[in-house]
Amino acid sequence: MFTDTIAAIATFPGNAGVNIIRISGDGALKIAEKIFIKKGKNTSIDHPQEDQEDMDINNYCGDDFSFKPRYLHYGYIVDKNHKIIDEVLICYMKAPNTYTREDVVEINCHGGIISAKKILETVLEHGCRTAERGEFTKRAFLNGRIDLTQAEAVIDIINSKTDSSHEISMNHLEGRLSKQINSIIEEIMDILANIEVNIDFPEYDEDEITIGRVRDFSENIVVQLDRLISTADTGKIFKEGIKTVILGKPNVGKSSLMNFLLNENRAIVTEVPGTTRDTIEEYVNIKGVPLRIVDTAGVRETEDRIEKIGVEKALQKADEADLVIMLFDSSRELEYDDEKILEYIKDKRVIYVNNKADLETKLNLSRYGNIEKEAINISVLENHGLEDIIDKISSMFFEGSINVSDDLIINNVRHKDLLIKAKGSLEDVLYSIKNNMTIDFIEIDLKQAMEYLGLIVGKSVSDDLMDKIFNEFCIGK
Ligand SMILES: Nc1nc2c(ncn2[C@@H]2O[C@H](COP(=O)(O)OP(=O)(O)OP(=O)(O)O)[C@@H](O)[C@H]2O)c(=O)[nH]1
Ligand SMILES: [Mg+2]
Repeated sequence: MFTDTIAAIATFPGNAGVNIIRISGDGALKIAEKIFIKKGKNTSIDHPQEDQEDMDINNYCGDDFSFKPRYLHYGYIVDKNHKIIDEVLICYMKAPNTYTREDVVEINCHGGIISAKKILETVLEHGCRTAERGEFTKRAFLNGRIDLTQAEAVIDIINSKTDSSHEISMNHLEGRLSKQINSIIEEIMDILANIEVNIDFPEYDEDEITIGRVRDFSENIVVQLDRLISTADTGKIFKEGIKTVILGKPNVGKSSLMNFLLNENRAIVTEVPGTTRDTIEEYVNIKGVPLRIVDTAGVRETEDRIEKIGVEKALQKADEADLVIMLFDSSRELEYDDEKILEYIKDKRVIYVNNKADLETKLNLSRYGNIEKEAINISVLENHGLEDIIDKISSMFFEGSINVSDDLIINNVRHKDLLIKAKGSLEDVLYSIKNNMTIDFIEIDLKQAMEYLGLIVGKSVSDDLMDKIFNEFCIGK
């Protein structure tokens, strides 16, 4: 399908042990043959001990050497002047059983930025071009090895921040969503064929039977789609974490709480009010609850120009938050700044927390009856009450138990939108049936539902959509 050969560094160049340069396309093998010099005898990955023998560079196999597919060959990459660039392990994988379904060569060289960069330059000099973002996976999709949900799962796996998010995406990579969607599409096709027969051969008038079948089918699919759509909020949480902003006036212990939750001294903590100036954001998974947690500057009225910017940023983060942890200092009276913050977040989802429970209590929240009742008393200093915060978050965001390994969870906004649209079309079908509209209407809406579902798995996707999806990938994937 593709005439050109592409190459890229597939690993993140840096001080790692190994880097991998990946080549895909018709010319991959030829390029490998031109740049690789085999060292010693032909070795297989099954016999690593033998690889270590005979390290003499002059002892490479010449013309008689050929790449045995799926074997690791040990040797050197040389540039056009036959100067050695690096010592490598190289593997040739023959189409079609490869990541892209094309011939693929992977070169394992030493880590660091120089070797991989030089090898890539040499590869490019031998007649291929640099791969675009996600182009290897795009080829896997266009060559029919995976569908679009599986391609999207690849990027989600790479971007996973939590075990759960990884597990959900692995389910998609295995094609569980595609399987369900494809089976619905097949059923719709079957029903459409039935309708066609009815239109073409009205003498076999089975209208009633067909309509009854369409109704039962549509009702059933609406329930199935609803179930999938209802998982999308959970999917989003697992993918992005619950954006949790710790808010409060200065010195109440926000950064201390942040550090405790992260289990590291990430934010500076001092007894000086106004210590934190900028926001600090980190991912953390506590007892299976994925949090994207944000520490903020203490909110108070201030004339200090820098602190003012910090306060504005804190409030902006609170605006964007899924959840605010409003922190009070129970050893101090309720103050103007506390009340201003309470007013600011009155429409948000909030957990109220009274910190410094180890000190004598001076805080009086009786003016805010509900808050007083709800508030969790903690002491970060004495490690007391912190579990209650996590339990509360968990019960707020996860109703019942979710089994991310077994349940199929939607974690992609594009899928969610298309599922909602497909469901809408099937509801239109049911509306048409209820109102005795002609079968043409039913047919149109069934086709529309099928088209939406087809877009999820990547049947007839536009170039624009493909660009959008694959541009999110890194180069080399
Ligand atoms: N007694 C007591 N002191 C605490 C507790 N938690 C934090 N502190 C102390 O309170 C002070 C302020 O803590 P921080 O975590 O810097 O407070 P903050 O809310 O981030 O402060 P700003 O960044 O200035 O807004 C530090 O001296 C902490 O050691 C606690 O539970 N009990
Ligand atoms: Mg702080």
